[in-house]
Order: sequence, then structure tokens, then C-alpha cells
Amino acid sequence: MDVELNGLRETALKRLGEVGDTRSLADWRVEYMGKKSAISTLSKQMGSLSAEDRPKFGQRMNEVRQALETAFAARQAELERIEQAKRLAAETIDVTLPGRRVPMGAIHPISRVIRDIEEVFLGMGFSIVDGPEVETDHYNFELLNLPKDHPARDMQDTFYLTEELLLRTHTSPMQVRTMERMRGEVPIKVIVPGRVYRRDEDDATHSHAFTQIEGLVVDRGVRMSDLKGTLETFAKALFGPNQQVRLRPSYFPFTEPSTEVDVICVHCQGDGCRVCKGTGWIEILGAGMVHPRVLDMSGYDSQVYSGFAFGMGPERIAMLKYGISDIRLMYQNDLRFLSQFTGV
Ligand code: 2U9
Repeated sequence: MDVELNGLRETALKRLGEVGDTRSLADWRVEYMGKKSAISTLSKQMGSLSAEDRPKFGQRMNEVRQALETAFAARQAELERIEQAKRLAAETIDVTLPGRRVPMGAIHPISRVIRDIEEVFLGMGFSIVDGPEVETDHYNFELLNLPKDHPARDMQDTFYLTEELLLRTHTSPMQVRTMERMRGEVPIKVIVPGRVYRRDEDDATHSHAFTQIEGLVVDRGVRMSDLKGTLETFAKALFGPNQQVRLRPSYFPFTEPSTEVDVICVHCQGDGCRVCKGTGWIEILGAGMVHPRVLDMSGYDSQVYSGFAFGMGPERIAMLKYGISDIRLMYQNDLRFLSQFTGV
């Protein structure tokens, strides 16, 4: 039995040296020191020894057990140290590595211009309203004094959905809806920003879907000078305090008289350049006094009330302000273009 005990100790210690991780170490413990281990079986057989041999063997057995316990504890400590070192190595963070750059978003130039324009008109006491992009022929044309045979009503210019429904060609129907909602009350001072649609071929300066901001003022005694003063304040706020506006006669079915509105060329400050074709002026708006028929159709007696209206294209203003040469750049969402507007 003594020989057996020595052999057992040798095997157990040899195996312990081969154990490579704490999980196998637990298995080793069950195998060599557990209830069903060879050493336990041997100790159960001690009863068959003589009374003389028994204490001696018992002592030997305890020595072996003790030796295995000590070796186990040492191996356990060693393995734990190795495993912790491995874990720490895997979790190492190199604090000297440079950080990842977080890309900055930018406000789209069209949104930027719309916001700037809204700020200016809010400052002058206007409200902002918006409405449907799918409109009726009635609101988009009829109530705006666009007679049935007017070229702007031609199928070539308008996306019709049905005989009566269409994609609005301007935001003007929303001014009509505002007048209806106000039921003859004054004053009305609104601007309407929004998307509009026309059956145009897309090119560097035209798009079949674009943005408009239109304005409407209705009250008693509104005059052309109110229109000019409002647009002058607007031009100075948007393009700088030295701005001036120039009105040229024009025609729109919904305004009478109608005018095209120029500001001093933002590129050459009036000296004349290729942007303003040498004139020193550039057109940024259309405007006029609301046509009496338009007022009457929406419940405002044109003998009592008058008003002015204007319309502009934020895309055109963005192109002038930021020197953008092709309108299509503003619809393509190419980050190389958009990222130039961070901080604008
Ligand atoms: C009502 C009465 C009158 C809105 C107006 C313009 C002149 C105009 C264009 C400028 C460039 C649109 O973006 S653009 O293509 N707009 O020239 N718009 S007066 O007149 C109205 C609107 C509503 C009830």
C-alpha cells in the first residue's frame, strides 16, 4: 500500500504540473482528492491493515494528502496569476492613440436661407404658415385669377394628379387659404415657405421641384410704398445695410400692378460683373399689389381692403449668397458639397 501511495502521489503531482487552467485544476482536484479518488479508496481499505500498521499508514496517507493540498494551492495561485495577466493584457487600452474624429453636420444651404428669411419677417411681425403640396385646381389657379386659358395652367407646366388635383406650382394657394380662414379680419401678415413643383426640364438654374417663400399683407390702406419699404428692410437684413431695392414693371395674374425686384449685385456691389451681366443689379423677387379680384374672391372687399404680395426662390438666393453655380448641387446631397456649409 505504501508503494501504491507513493505512485499515486507521483502521478497526481505530475498531472498537476500539466494542468493549464483553473477549470482543469478543479477537475484534477475531483480526480485526485475527491470522494471517489484513489486516495479515498485506499483510506477506506485501511481497515484491512493490522492495528500496528494502521497508524503508520494513516500518517503516511495524511502526509500525501497534505503534500497534494500544498501543491494544489501553489498551482492554483500560479494559474490565477497567469490568467489575470492574460486578461489584463487583453484589456489594455492605449491612451496615447489619437481619438476618432466625429463628423460635424451642417445645415443645408436652402434651409439656412429659409431660416434667415423667416427670422427677418418674424422680426417685422409676420407669421409663418404652411400647407398642402397636393392642391386643387381651384386654390392653385382659379382663386388666384389665373384664367382657364392662361399658359401657366398648361399641362406642360403643371403636374396634374387628376382633373382637379395637382402638385402646387406655387405656395400662393396657402395665402388664399389664410384669407379664407381669417374671414375678412385684418391685418394679415404671413409668409409661406414650402416646396412647389413645375414640369420644367432640370438644368443649372431650373428644377421640377424647388422651394418658394411667398408673403402676403392685407389691411386697410396698404400701399405700394409699404411693399417697397418692407422689401428694402428685408434686403438690408439679408444682404447688408448698404442694400437698395429697385422695382421694374412686370406682370403676374394675381397682382396689379406687378413688379420685379432687384437688389444691388451681391458679387460686385453694383460695379457691374458677369453675375449681374454688367448692370450692377440682380433680380431676387417678384411682387405687386394683390389683384382686386383675388381679394374679392377670398372675402376681402377690394373697395375697403388692399394688400401686397411677393415671392422669391431660396435656391436662387442661396446660389447668389454662397456662389453656387448649379442648382442641382443642392438636391444631390453630396457630402463634399454639403460639408462646406458647416459654420455658415
Ligand atoms: C395671393 C396674392 C398674390 C405672390 C407673388 C410673385 C409675385 C413672384 C416668383 C418669384 C420667383 C416665384 O420662386 S419664384 O419662381 N413669385 O414673382 N409671387 S407676387 O402673389 C400672390 C400670392 C398670393 C393671394
